[in-house]
Order: sequence, then structure tokens, then C-alpha cells
Amino acid sequence: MKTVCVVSDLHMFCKRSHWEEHLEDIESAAAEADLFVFNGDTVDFKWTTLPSVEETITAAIRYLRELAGRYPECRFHVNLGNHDHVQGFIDALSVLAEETENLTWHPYYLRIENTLFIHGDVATRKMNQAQLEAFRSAWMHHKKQGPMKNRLYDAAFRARAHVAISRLAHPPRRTLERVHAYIHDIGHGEPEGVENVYFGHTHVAVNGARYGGVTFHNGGAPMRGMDFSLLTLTLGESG
Ligand SMILES: [Mn+2]
Repeated sequence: MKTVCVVSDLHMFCKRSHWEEHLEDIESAAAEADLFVFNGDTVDFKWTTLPSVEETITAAIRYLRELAGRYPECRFHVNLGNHDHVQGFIDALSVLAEETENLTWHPYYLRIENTLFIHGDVATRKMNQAQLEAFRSAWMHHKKQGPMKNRLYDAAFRARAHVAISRLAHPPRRTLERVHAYIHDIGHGEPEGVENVYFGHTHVAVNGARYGGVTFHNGGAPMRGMDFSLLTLTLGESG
């Protein structure tokens, strides 16, 4: 039996995320878990507070390298989301994965036994794999946003507009419907033995909602007004 910890939407280096408050919990979880899944939007290159995307890549890679080094018994999986599907990060992750025995990365999803880990930006609209790839390519060379735009977002954030927007943009039923359609498209639906799907992206927590024969889980995001938790699960036969 394997213990898995999954965390989505940390949005590291984005000022509006309280990611730093959860680093200690991540350490404790990594010390205990057999597998640790970063489920996309782990790093926020669009809203980074560091001076450049390049410096954000360096800092993120250093964090992942040191984390994997501290917990050699744990296998780390980095699933990409829309915010971290950035060419420079992908290049650096590929090098890191080659150098690091217990770290692997995945552009779109990770399937282990009856469980699928997927970022969840496929819930933006109904998308198959080709459409998701086209959607992601728009993020590929995304520029870091300037301070003016960042301040506007900060103001909206203080007014908690993001809570209403996240809920409005991602009606729970439609989100599950779209993720469900996508996992069928890629051949990882319930006909292929998938029973549990862990996703993120919407920043709206989902605690074991059933849809189309699959159970969905979303740990939310570490942003003011949103629920957030590191989720743990066990995989494999007991005994
Ligand atoms: Mn996302």
C-alpha cells in the first residue's frame, strides 16, 4: 500500500497566494508519503513577484531539487497546469528529472492504478487533448505581468472578487462534466478502470463528488477566502 499526498495550485511566487504558509506541511507530508504529486499551477510565472520568469524558474527548480533531496524515500511527480506550462520551466524540469532519481514531471496528467491526477484547466471549456494542447500553447511564452496590472488584481482580490469569479466561472456540475469528457477522450475514464480523479485549477474545493461513475477531489487553493488542503490517499492492495 502506498500513501500519496497531492497538492494543487500553490501558485508559488504569486503575492496573492499564501503558499509559504504551507511549506512546513508539505515537508511533513513528504516525510511520510511514498508519492507526492504537485498537481499543476505549482509555480506562477504570470504573477511572479521575482524580477523575471528566468529567476522564477531558477528558484522553483532549486526548491524542487532540494525537496526531493531531503526526502529520498518519497517519489515526487510534477504535473503541469496552465500557469507552469512554460517552455523554460519545462526545459529545466527535464534536466532536473534526469538528475533526480525520485522526481518525474508530466505535461498533462499522471495515472497510477485506479487514480488520475490532472490539473483541471480542461474545465475552462469542453476540450479534447488536441484542444488542451492548443490552449496550453497560448500560455507557453506568457509574459510576466507588469506591476500596474498586478496592483489592479490585488485591489480586486482584496474585494474578494476572485471568490465569486472562481465560483461563477466553474459551476461544479459543468466542471465535473468537462473533466469527465476529457478523461474519456484520453482513455482514462471509468471504462479504463479510473475510479478517482484528483484535480485543481478551479480553486474551489471538491470533496469526493460523484459524476459519471468517477469520484472527484479538489484540494482548493491557498488564497484568501478559498478552502485549501493537502489531500492524502492510499493506493494499492492492503497487506
Ligand atoms: Mn490552473
